[in-house]
Amino acid sequence: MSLYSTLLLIPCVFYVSAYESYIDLIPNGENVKYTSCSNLTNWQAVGHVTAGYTGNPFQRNLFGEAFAAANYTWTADLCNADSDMDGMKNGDELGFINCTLASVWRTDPSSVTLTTPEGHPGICEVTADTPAGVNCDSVNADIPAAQC
Ligand SMILES: [Ca+2]
Repeated sequence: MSLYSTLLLIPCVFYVSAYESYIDLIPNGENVKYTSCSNLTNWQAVGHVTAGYTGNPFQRNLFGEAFAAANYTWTADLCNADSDMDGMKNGDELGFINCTLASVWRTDPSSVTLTTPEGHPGICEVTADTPAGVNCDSVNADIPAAQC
């Protein structure tokens, strides 16, 4: 491997490592799916507009913006928020039902029982609970359709 190739690879390694560390800071971060993508396994970059490491990997989705604003910390407020405005709070989407346990989870994740994530906290998914005034197509304008 040439020096030039090595220098090109370093930012990629750093980038992947950053994703992996953020995944650990989000309950069920490794298990998030986008329910409209039947062919997608997991949305690894939970706070970003792309599922993995393609497209514009640095662009955050609405949950990513809220997570950054919370100093990359899972808090009761972030858990109770509905970042993507689809009518389901972030905690429910991530399988973290009792938001009052957010600080407990941060210090001892194994002490809090998580359920299967019900949705994606950064992608507006139309459900029976979606407020009538919310247009998910508009909310998701930055999410590339090519993800599915
Ligand atoms: Ca959602």
